[in-house]
Amino acid sequence: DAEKSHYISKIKQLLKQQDAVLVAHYYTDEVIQALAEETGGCVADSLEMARFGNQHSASTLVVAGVRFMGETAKILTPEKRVIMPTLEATCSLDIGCPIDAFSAFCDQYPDRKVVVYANTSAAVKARADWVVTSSIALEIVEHLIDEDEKLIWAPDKHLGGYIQKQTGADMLMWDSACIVHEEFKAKGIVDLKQLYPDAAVLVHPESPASVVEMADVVGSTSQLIKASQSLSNPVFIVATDRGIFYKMRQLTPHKEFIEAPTAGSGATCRSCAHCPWMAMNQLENLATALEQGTNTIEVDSALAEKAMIPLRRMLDFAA
Ligand code: CIZ
Ligand code: SF4
Repeated sequence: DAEKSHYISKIKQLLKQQDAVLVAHYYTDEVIQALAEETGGCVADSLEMARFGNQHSASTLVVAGVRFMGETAKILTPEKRVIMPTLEATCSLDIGCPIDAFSAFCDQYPDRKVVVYANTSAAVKARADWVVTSSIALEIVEHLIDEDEKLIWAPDKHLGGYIQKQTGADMLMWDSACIVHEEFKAKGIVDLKQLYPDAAVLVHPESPASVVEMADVVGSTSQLIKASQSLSNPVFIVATDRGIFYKMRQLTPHKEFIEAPTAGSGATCRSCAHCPWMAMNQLENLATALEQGTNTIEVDSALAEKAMIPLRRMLDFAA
């Protein structure tokens, strides 16, 4: 509609004027993802977002996603201005892993390497030996097993449990979860599979173990998108944030993509396959942040220097 196109053309103009590039996560709304693509930015998972921002020549990065993604961009490229449509978009994993409690936990096990998921604060990353995202966690943990390391894993217990099962790693687990993925239910997937016997089940490992067990493919967002292209099934049941359907349908429009069932609807489901914090990224607040130069991400420089070490370690490992 008219309001939407007004904001879109305004944002396009502001991005150019300000030497800015838009970096969006797969879980943001379609209109934001489409705009990032149209303007030469990128749509990606958190690992690729970090890489893209790190390598791009623009002096301003506009990060559409949740807070830790903006912080990661700022830590990796402190010389750039990093802005976000909103500074209120957090993540249940970040909330579930406060630095003081986490640091005290780590202090009890000085012989263990500390591995944290990217979905954490800068302070938690600064306390870690390694940062991982879901697309590279398995490889990094296997590497650490080769080095005979014992681990502390935080914060996602489902992803951690999946990795432990796959690798046999000695991991002490922090107890936190993603409010979106934790709502998926194995029973609902069993029922759907009866309706769609040709369907392949794609599951993000932040989901509970019972749901992961139903999967034909378990993987990060980018890995699930690849599977939706390479598998020949005509139908996919997908257990991750529904924002991912934009890219899946764009790449294989002739296939059918169905949202995996969650606990219920309305009152019993807090987040029903769409992250409430990702959803806070809208055209209007994106335009306002660019126009007024607000919502700038700042990370304490001493903290940023420490957090950069495990982040760079991850990017170097992935390279
Ligand atoms: O659940 C998230 O926030 C994900 C999948 C982040 C990422 O690694 O892209
Ligand atoms: Fe955090 Fe889950 Fe939202 Fe991802 S989908 S940002 S893990 S709450």
